[in-house]
Amino acid sequence: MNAVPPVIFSGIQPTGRKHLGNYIGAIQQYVCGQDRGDPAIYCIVDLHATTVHYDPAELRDRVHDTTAILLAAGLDPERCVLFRQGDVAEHSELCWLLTSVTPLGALQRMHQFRDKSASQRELVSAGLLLYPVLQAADVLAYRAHEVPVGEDQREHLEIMRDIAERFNARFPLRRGTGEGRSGGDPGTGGDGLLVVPEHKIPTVGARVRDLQEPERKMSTTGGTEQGTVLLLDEPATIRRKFKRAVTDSDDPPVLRRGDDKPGVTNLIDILAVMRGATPAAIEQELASARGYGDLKVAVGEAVVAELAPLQERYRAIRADTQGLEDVLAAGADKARAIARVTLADVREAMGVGPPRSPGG
Ligand code: AQP
Repeated sequence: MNAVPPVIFSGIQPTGRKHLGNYIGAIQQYVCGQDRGDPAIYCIVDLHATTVHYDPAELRDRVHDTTAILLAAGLDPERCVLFRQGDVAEHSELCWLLTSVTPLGALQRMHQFRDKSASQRELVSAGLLLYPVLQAADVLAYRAHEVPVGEDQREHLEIMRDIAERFNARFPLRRGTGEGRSGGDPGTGGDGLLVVPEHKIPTVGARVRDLQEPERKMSTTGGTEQGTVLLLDEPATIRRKFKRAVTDSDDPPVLRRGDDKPGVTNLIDILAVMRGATPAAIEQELASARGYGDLKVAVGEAVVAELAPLQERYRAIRADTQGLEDVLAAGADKARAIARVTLADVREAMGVGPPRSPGG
């Protein structure tokens, strides 16, 4: 029996400061997903970007930066749906409708809300609190089965699943009405109106760590400058950041992974992903290394080699702003056609708006 291909969906923040954690945790998975997903849908989440302080004059540029990075990394608009969240109004409407089944307390307990609200100097917006509901709407609008993300998104995926389950329980499918095309289900989601999605977290590199403070994740806003390897960093900068990576004071150096060795584990994992090898194979290969210096050089070189072609393609793609807008507009048309069907089902189930005409 042939497995039904999953609908894949993931969203990414608009910024030109995409880092190695985003690349390994998410972008590489997106590229693999475009040949597995039917469809694979990737969204640049400009609406999410407005939930914290931001510069309106820069937002569109940052969307173009991210679009160009994704294309340079290997996304092909012919094999996936790539679009800007703000171009598809169905996300915002579904977000509002889903708030009716979202417990306020659950939103207030989210780690990201607590961390980000603590660091807001001017305004903690209601949008920051509702962020996970909009994220749920992003995914549920496409009845996606699979959501490729890094480990840091696990909590958001849980609340998304909870919202879908609550919606399905509160507004069950009415058989024989044509309502609720649950979209085919390759093993997840039950048969409610909305599909309950699964996360897809990579086995290695799910949480790439800051090179200077390896107990923390590499992050656009929360990491250190020297510990964050940007995809668009110059090769010399990348090499230097790895050379200065914090390891540990084991003497003699111990080149193995372990919870007690976050810095070394991080470097071994990154090298494994870059080489397409297992961390165990990398440990074996390093058995004769003289110390942590060899590991740092090897991983720096591997990352430079991986990113050089991406950076070259980026420069050419980013220069064509109209071309990027055209890609996003075509992607939004495809996305809207899917989301519109889900929205019609959701409105019908919730009794919102006029009744659906027969056959509509
Ligand atoms: N350190 C990481 N390791 C593995 N995966 C990661 N991701 C983020 N950091 C790591 C994954 O990247 C995807 C896209 O993330 P995003 O750009 O939408 O924003 P984010 O998750 O909020 O990334 P940052 O850099 O950590 O931003 P800030 O500093 O704003 O919190 C997601 O799938 C994420 O899991």
